[in-house]
Amino acid sequence: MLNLVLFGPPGAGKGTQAEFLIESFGLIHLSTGDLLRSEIAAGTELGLAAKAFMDKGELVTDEVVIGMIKSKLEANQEAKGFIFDGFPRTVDQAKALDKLLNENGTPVSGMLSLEVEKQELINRLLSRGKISGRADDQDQTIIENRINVYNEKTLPLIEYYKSQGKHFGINGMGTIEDIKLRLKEVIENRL
Ligand code: B4P
Repeated sequence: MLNLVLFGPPGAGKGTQAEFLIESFGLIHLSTGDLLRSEIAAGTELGLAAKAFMDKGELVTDEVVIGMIKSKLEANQEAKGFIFDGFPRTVDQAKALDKLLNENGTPVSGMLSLEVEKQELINRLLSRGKISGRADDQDQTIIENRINVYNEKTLPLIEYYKSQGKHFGINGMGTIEDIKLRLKEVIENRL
């Protein structure tokens, strides 16, 4: 079973590259950002609570996102593997994921960490904001807050996976095609 954690700051290309990985490796895509946005679109209580955090560029509570991932794992027990996109984002989320996967004897295969310069992240998100209408992509102050939250709460996960020998840094600058090839090389030859 191939369980990939696709990691990187906001705008690093996680959602973009996940699309290609799903097709190439037949994995189930679990994006906590997409799951939360569909809860918001459906107007659920969970969505309403999440929106207040997301619009400010803050993280939604661990309890909510871990619960969402747990039910998706339970609903897809026959999967060949998963791509975790935007999850985990805190050490507590990473520990919860390890627990859930280890219970099934199918641990994380590797963390693919997309590395992108800060100004490029801001440019990508602002340009997506013009098209998508996503509130959190339209305001530079919110984008900078997302990057600060990433540096403070999410970046420590690199050490968490390094200590398990599962961290793979990938240059996330360049064309989408170039980055696809770099990811493919790591998955096929190093995992
Ligand atoms: P996410 O939906 O995960 O959004 P993101 O970090 O902005 O990354 P995304 O995957 O969408 O963008 P990508 O880099 O592919 O999170 C949104 C919010 O949800 C969070 O702020 C938080 O509030 C909440 N949340 C989600 N998961 C959570 C969790 N686990 N715990 C707590 N809260 C959680 O792409 C960005 C843009 O760049 C796109 O327009 C793309 O076209 C472009 N792009 C990609 N690659 C490019 C390249 N190589 N060159 C040029 N442009 C590129």
